[in-house]
Amino acid sequence: MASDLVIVYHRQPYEEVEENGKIVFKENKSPNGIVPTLKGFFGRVDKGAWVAWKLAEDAANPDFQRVIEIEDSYGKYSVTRLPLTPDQVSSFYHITSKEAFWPILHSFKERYNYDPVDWPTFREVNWAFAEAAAAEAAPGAAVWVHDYNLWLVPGYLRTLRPDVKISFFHHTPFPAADMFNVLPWRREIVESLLACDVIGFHIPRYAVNFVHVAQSLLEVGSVVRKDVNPDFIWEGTALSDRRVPESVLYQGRRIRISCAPVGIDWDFIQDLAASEPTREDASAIRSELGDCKLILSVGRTDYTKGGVQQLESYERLLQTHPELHGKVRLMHVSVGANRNMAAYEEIQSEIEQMAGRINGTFGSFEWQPVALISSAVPFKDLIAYYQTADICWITPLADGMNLVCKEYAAARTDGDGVLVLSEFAGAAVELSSAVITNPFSHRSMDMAIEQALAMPEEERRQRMAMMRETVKRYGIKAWAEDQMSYFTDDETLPAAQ
Ligand code: GDG
Repeated sequence: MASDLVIVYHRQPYEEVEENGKIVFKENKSPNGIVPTLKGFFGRVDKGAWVAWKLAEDAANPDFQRVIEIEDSYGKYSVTRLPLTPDQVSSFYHITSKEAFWPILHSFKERYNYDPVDWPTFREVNWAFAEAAAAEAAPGAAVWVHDYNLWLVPGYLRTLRPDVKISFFHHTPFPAADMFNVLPWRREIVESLLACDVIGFHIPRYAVNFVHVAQSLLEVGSVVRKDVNPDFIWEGTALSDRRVPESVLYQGRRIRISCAPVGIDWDFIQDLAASEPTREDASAIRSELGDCKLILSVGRTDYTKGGVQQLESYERLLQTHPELHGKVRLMHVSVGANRNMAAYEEIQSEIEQMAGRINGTFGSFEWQPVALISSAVPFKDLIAYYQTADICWITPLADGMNLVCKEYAAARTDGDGVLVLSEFAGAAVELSSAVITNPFSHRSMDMAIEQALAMPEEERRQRMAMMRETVKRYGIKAWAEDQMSYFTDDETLPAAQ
């Protein structure tokens, strides 16, 4: 049976594990919040399909199960697993996507590595994804492609299946033209994206940048703009914009540009936060802390997440505030999702060195200033830590959105707690009542953490109430409704003025 909704996402939507000699499919344990959300869309269609890759030593092995059928709490869907060899994975994912695209998307030109990129392999893998999606899609189906490692899929898919609706969502930032155009394949990428019906971003700034890039490279015209939703305007912050493109015209086709911040599953976090085991865990953590304040930092180990800069600020805090010794603890959860890559090993080792230095310099037998956690904490435990942390310290140098800060606000059912947030996380345009900081400035970083530590309860509660309202309003349901409306809404697009 063909599918009404095909989700094209590079990872499989479960973990495949062997139990008693049998293969079973389990919910993902690795730290990535988006997979369950995407699977949630399958509940809305008769039949869904997911296309991902799976490592295969021998792609021609007849025992390789390419398509599997799943029926679980999310609905009925098939999963096509494209067999990729270790060399293809290394070239398509680790090299082209992570060493060339990722640094440019996050504006780290100096980390961009062009030399090892094998562009024909990137094309070949993207073509395989497009072919698999084309084979699964029912006539007029919606195909939803995710993230930069599948940039060429829309263009190939449009050739194979002119009838389908194609939507593409970027989870990362989209940089300005001066940065994006460093990529030598820029024109091919943008042409592919313009084969979509809808191109989605988290926040207006990324959409503005995309349209500017497209206009710098191709005859893209007749841009329709609209005012930004006032909830996403915050005067003076780095990523805020007042006008946003809504659609563009390219080769006679009008393409929608959508801006919708990915949110979190509010109800799920409320339930988890209210559950007896979480409350017990939170209370145990609180009594273990005694009169120490807990600062919590959570993120993947990645140079974009600013872990090193944050630890440097913590070191300065302990140098300049001896009265905080024994009174504050930092729990730094930094989980490596991209193993065997030099850039990530390097950052992990820098973080370990910094944490060791801080503990060695300031710590004692009774008090360890930093607890560095490098393996994934179960999500329910994370909620208990969110509930106990006096401060959640999220200071990426660049981040498409950042869901951790939203999870923190959602978990604070008690209405207390302070969020310190980088102005270079997409979430900063929504969460203006956080203590906003600039991670490129020592002074700004240091002042923000001092302000958070000293904040009176009344102010903490006022700010938290505003954040919780926003996080609830723009939760994952709002994002899902917004994205779904593009698949079902055939209404004529507005003309350019
Ligand atoms: C990309 C973009 C964008 C983290 N450590 C643990 C753990 N996590 C979970 C968090 C959260 C998720 O991982 C991280 O989400 P982020 O949004 O912060 O970051 P990325 O992984 O970089 O995601 C990002 C996102 O896509 C969505 O569009 O916001 O900007 O880079 O859910 O809770 N979860 C558990 N243990 C951990 O130790 N269980």
